[in-house]
Amino acid sequence: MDSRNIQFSKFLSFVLRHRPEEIGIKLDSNGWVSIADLLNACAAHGKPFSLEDLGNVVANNNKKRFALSEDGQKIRASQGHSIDIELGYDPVIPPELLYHGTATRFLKSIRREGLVKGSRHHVHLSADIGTALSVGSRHGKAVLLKIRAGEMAKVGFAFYLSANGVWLVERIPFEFIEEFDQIFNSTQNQALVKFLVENGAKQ
Ligand code: HQG
Repeated sequence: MDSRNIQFSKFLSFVLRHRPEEIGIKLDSNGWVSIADLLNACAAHGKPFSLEDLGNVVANNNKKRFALSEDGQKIRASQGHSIDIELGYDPVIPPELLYHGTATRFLKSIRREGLVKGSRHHVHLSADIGTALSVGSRHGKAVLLKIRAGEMAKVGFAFYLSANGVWLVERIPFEFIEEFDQIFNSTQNQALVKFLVENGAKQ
């Protein structure tokens, strides 16, 4: 995506996940909004984007953050919301291991209370290490956490898989978390983190 489309994508994430009222739109209870209404509202708030721009962002966004309705008339963000909507995903059995990237400065508190969802609807996990490290590096010095998701599912935690492949769960008690200390301690792994972050999924 070129820089204009990246800018549009970030703006869409902002209004479709967090602040629709910023441009005077309302999402339905499942997070959808009419594309026509969205583009009109963007234009009215100094962000004139065309239908083609929107198609580009939906198709080429690096994490496929946005989904279109079956009739192609509506759009929503596939995950990451802080506003009160119901995505309606069915529970899915997760793989045995999933990953969460965070920052070293959060570890003390994570060791105390596990992973909590904060302002979002869920704790977000990925099936691959690169994405997790890329996410973690947004918050500071990245650290990788390995989550024993299979065990969690066996004791009753519900996992969901968003339309764009992000694993979601309400919370993760620390007993199911393992830290990969070596990822950020050795020079070699610093280089790996740098490589993964530079080449990983990043908006
Ligand atoms: C941390 C991106 C202290 C947590 C990604 C994270 C993701 C704690 C931060 C999506 C904690 C929250 C979400 C505790 C969790 N004490 N810190 N007990 N429990 N944390 O941005 O996971 O690119 O809300 O580790 O792909 O970083 O936007 O969550 O560091 O799917 O499409 O609190 O955002 O998607 O930060 O990222 P966030 P996240 P997009």
